Amino acid sequence: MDIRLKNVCFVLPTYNEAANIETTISNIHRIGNTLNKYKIFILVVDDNSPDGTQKVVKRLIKKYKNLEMITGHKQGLGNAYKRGFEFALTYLKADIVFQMDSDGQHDARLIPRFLNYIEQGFDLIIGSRFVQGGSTPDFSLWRKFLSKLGNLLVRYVGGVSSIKDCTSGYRCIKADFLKRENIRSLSTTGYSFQSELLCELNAQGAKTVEIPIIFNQRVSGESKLSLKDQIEFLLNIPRLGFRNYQDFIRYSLVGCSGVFINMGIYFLLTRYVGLSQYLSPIISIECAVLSNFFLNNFWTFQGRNLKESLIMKMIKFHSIAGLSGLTNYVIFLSLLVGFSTNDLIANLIGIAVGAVLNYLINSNWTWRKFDQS
Ligand SMILES: Nc1nc2c(ncn2[C@@H]2O[C@H](COP(=O)(O)OP(=O)(O)OP(=O)(O)O)[C@@H](O)[C@H]2O)c(=O)[nH]1
Ligand SMILES: [Mg+2]
Repeated sequence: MDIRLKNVCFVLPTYNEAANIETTISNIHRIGNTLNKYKIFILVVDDNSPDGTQKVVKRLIKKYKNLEMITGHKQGLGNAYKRGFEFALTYLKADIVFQMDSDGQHDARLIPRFLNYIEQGFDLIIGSRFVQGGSTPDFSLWRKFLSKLGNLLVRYVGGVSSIKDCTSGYRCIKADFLKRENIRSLSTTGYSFQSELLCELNAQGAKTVEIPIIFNQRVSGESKLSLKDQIEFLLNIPRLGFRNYQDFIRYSLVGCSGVFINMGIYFLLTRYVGLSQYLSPIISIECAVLSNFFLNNFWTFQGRNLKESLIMKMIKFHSIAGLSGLTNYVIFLSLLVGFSTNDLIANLIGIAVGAVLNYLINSNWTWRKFDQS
């Protein structure tokens, strides 16, 4: 039986949080004392704050044995988190890592709830402002709008549509995920690190749940969200989408290979084997569907939805192929008959809609990335 206490590390990035950091640390410490299955560490990552944050933390280090601090030049929130994660994994041997703001906006009383979900087998727990029960009571209308818009973009372009709060800074992550190369090499440096990290964790199959949080105003001091951060956030959106875009390119290449296989087998069967023109397409189509299936399973979407059997995925793939074929045909007929569209153009539009539908259903169902709770 594993009786070792699990190491939980709270990574607290600070930039000019001298007035808030003491309360934040003591709140975590107070709750930490009530958790007997865990060994709690608190790690402050300060970017040489000019307001004397480090002085406050140095004083607290004498009081709290589990408090550490690393420092560096200001290189943005993302960079601070990357350095913090690295330290937590390497020196504190963290099993579980919390991301939390240092300005009192994240309620430490929720920590046991986060850990409860870890015990239930979740890999990523997000403190969410946008699920039922969550809120941002003090946000101005403009900030609400920006926050919602940012989330909408990340959700739908980044392929994490089932997650409501993609930019939250209050999260609990199973450390195994942070050890993976893809996570360690994330390239965003500012606030957009949060959304990039989320998309990558999702791509890595992290089992995720959101719990509601009330995100009040920071206790003291000013927001560090700069215009540069906002620009980086926007520029990062297409990059988040590109991850899926690469899947789509692979999927399209596989689709093209299927055309060649279909044609080649049809040619062989009719010209060399002597099968009829009516029977041959049935065999050649099935060969192409099977070849597409295996290429997608082992190349396009490799590593996804491993829990489901190959046979089950194959059945899904076939039924979706049927649905897309039907969609193609219905669109073709509607355009041809209803709008007198040229037959080749009508078919091309039908093929395009069918292909996108086929991709979307397969990538979100047959080879879905992870199961939402
Ligand atoms: N080390 C480090 N910490 C940062 C940096 N930028 C922001 N932070 C910290 O990251 C956390 C989140 O930043 P905030 O300014 O609170 O962002 P916010 O919560 O969206 O904005 P407010 O609602 O106004 O607080 C805070 O603890 C900041 O001190 C940075 O460049 N380096
Ligand atoms: Mg804040």
